[in-house]
Amino acid sequence: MTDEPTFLGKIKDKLIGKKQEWAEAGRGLTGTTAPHEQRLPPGQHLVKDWPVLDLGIQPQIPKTSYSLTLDGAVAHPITLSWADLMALPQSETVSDMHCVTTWSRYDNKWKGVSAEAILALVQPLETCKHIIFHSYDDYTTNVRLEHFDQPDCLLVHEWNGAPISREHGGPLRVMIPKFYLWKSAKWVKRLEFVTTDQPGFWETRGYNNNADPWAEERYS
Ligand SMILES: Nc1nc2c(c(=O)[nH]1)N[C@H]1C(S)=C(S)[C@@H](COP(=O)(O)O)O[C@H]1N2
Ligand SMILES: [Mo]
Repeated sequence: MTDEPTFLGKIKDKLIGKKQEWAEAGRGLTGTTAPHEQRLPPGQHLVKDWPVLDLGIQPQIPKTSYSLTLDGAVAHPITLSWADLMALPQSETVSDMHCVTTWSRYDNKWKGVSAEAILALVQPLETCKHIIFHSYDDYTTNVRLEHFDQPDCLLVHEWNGAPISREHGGPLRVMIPKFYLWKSAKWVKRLEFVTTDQPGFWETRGYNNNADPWAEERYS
């Protein structure tokens, strides 16, 4: 077998340590909440560019070898090729992004497959309450099923009219705009539908399990 360093061996330990320190110190917290009608959540500032944040591994997945598995507590588990994904109905939305590191970016135009289309395809069982997103860099994150089952949630492959770049999670990433951006997995390879919650990479390192920016759910 190869001596491939493990995922945890390759990621930027320093960067992760810094973010965990922030979580422990409650960095960025204003101690306030805001109604959803307020567009900019508390403690956030606007940016015009789109910062890149990840664990330092940006996997390159050609569309020809890309696959997305949808499995777990669903009536119809399935693995989709890139062509399968493109054959599904395509949706377009415009939404804001909010990162826990305090930047927000308005009016991002997305194109991809809606959560509605994905859920119609697999049909989650009555007992399914959460989705665990697994990525090609071994990143994981968890959301409540009802938080993904929203008109603004998509698996996206275009941003502002162009394919999503590799650094931002192309060819396919998750977009769950009403939660901090760590919930939106880049390079997504599997949606695991589960009955019991399973905190993901950052959720087990001091980040909030729910992650609502208007309630400033930054850390746990
Ligand atoms: N696969 C994967 N998805 C990920 C991450 C990651 O490290 N790997 N980082 C998360 C975090 S912490 C943030 S803030 C956003 C950043 O997305 P961006 O680089 O496109 O701004 O991606 C999220 N999705
Ligand atoms: Mo992040």
